[in-house]
Amino acid sequence: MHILVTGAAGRIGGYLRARLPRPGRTLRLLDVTAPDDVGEHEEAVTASVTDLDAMTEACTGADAVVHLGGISGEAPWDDVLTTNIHGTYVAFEAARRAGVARVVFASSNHAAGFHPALDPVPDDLPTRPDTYYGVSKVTGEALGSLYHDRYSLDVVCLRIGTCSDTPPNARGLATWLSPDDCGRLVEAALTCPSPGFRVVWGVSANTRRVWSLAGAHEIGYRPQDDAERFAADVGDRTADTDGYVGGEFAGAPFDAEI
Ligand code: 15L
Repeated sequence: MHILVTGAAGRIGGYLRARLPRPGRTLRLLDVTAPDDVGEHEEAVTASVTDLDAMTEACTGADAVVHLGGISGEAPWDDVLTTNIHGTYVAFEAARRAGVARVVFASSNHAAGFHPALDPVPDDLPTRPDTYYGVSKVTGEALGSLYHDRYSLDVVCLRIGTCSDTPPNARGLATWLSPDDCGRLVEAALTCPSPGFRVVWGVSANTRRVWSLAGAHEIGYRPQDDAERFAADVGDRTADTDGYVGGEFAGAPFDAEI
């Protein structure tokens, strides 16, 4: 089995390289920079997610695509448009052209970040982006829906929370997705039978979690980690934007030029 991972040089790409290997599985790592080390069950492709020919070639022979590639936070509109919105169209279109059956799309909580973080936040929370970045994730989910309905691709969109080694702040005690749980979630999205089109939250089993895990549970995700063990390190600091799903992303513009 071959899995194409776009954005493989990024943080989540690194987490997955350490956690997705299985006997008989090859990870095809695509990014704009070549990795220093390529493991025995890895292949490297140096290309941009915006290059349809290169992406179609990279998809050829793959059984699934994990599309992580793109800008991972707020950025000027033109950059978001090119790398995230066009790049995600290219990922779906390349998968279709190459006959790849399944795409796992790294969406984000910021696709719905301007909703109040009420308890509980359901799986079917409508989109409500908090940034241009969030708009790109809404667009990616919409493309996934289209490619499922029109071309029968299986598409699992993961509205990922705060995926980092440890929760960086008080909000992260609710929104953290541990590296190991990230591996478990992507593994479930890759291997669950016939998911159709789905959008699920990507979060660990955090004591302070308010986002539903029912949808992710349906595809077989069983989180093992809880951010609560970091509570003493993080402290009780909360920001006034912590009342939004997207936290600080729902606050003032990050940069006057954006
Ligand atoms: C995201 O989507 C970002 O990629 C990441 O950098 C974090 O900001 C995360 O969301 C979050 O909401 O904590």
